[in-house]
Amino acid sequence: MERTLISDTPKKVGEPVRLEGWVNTVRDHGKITFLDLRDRTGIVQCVGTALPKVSPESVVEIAGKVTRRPEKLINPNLETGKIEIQIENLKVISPAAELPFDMGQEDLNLDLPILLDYRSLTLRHKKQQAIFKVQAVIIEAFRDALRKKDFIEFQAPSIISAVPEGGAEVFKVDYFDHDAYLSQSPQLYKSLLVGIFERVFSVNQIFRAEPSVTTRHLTEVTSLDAEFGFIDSWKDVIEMEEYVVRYIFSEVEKKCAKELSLFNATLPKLPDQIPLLKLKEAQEIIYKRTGRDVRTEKDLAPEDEREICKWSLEEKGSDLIFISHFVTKKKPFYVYPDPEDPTYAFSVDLLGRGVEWSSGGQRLNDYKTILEHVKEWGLKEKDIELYLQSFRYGVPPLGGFALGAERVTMHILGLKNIREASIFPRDMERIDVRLSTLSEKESS
Ligand code: AMO
Repeated sequence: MERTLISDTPKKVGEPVRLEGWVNTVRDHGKITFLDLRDRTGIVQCVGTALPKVSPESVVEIAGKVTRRPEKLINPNLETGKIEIQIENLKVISPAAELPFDMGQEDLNLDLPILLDYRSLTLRHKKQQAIFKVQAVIIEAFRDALRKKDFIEFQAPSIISAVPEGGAEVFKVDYFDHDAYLSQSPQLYKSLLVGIFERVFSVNQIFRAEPSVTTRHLTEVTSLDAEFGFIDSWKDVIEMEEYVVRYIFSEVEKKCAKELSLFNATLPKLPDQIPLLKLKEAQEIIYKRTGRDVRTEKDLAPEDEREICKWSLEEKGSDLIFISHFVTKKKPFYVYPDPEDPTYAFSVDLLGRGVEWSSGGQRLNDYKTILEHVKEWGLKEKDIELYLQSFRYGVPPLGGFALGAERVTMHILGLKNIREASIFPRDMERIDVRLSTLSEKESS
């Protein structure tokens, strides 16, 4: 008999079915056993007598009949809550060892290190799965939005020869006899490709050797990068980004109602237009609101980001806000200084619910100015030869942005730690499992 998916069982009352899946929970009431079976489409209650012993999370095959539940036993919280499966035969396909914790609860209630150390198991929980279903929708919506505007997807390399974003947050790779790095950003490649396709995007892993442990930093990030040419100004970049972000929200709203409700999450509030402030204006507001004088600072500290987001929600009814005109010398070499005051650049961050979601802006496209910046920023021309080559032969005025998929997911769902929004998070203390537990194992 063909396999029936759990979501199809309510349509098959009175019919025999063959189901396959995982044992979500087992409740043994002496002779009669209740077993919740889970597959990729949902959960259904199965009932049987004299069943073989079966442990939670085992993979099983159940042959049985779909029956209507008596009125008072209907479970309104379950999509299959009006029916159940009368088990005729249960076969264990792959037994599960004893679980280290109870997986059958609505919430896992585990400390984060445990949740992550047992990732292959904890991801089986429906709330954990929901996070990555939402993330998949976010990423696909990003792609879809840009395809609709004629962007083409490219595959960004992970091994690179120069550090486009500057700074020490880079992993050096032992690359035969040469220096190489794990990509911090596909920045130089996406800009270069504007000289070829006009409009490009990529969904790729980027690597940051973040030396500290925070709730918003990972060492490996899924970056949603877009770049396009023939812009009239940096405002075109903001407009494109706002379109993409709104598109993402509307797809999540359409496709993830169930997942959002598991987290009691509501999509970020947006007015007709996402507010935009220059860094200086934001600092002035923060000073007025808190008395903290950050007006001479070169960037926004985490508490400033939180404060300006609070302002944005209170004063503009927006969970998101664009901040532009960051200090040129604090930004990478490719930023476009504002001709009216070159101390500040046409660079834009998008902040959401208290945290930076993206960076972007207009880029330099004049070859001579790029060379000047390369020198000033202390880069070696030979390390970015391919990028320079592209601009030597003409690239239109361009700009773009990159959203961190984990940050977007985290703040849409209201997760407390970015690690929860990364399916296999990496940080300075973890690759798969905690590195400290590995060295304990080695020495024992
Ligand atoms: P930036 O370095 O700001 O910009 O990175 C873009 C976005 O990527 C995410 N992100 C991170 N998320 C978690 N942990 C990290 N360690 C981390 N680092 C970055 C954030 C951030 O806003 N080339 C530019 C983008 C551009 O101008 O197009 C860049 O890399 O959400």
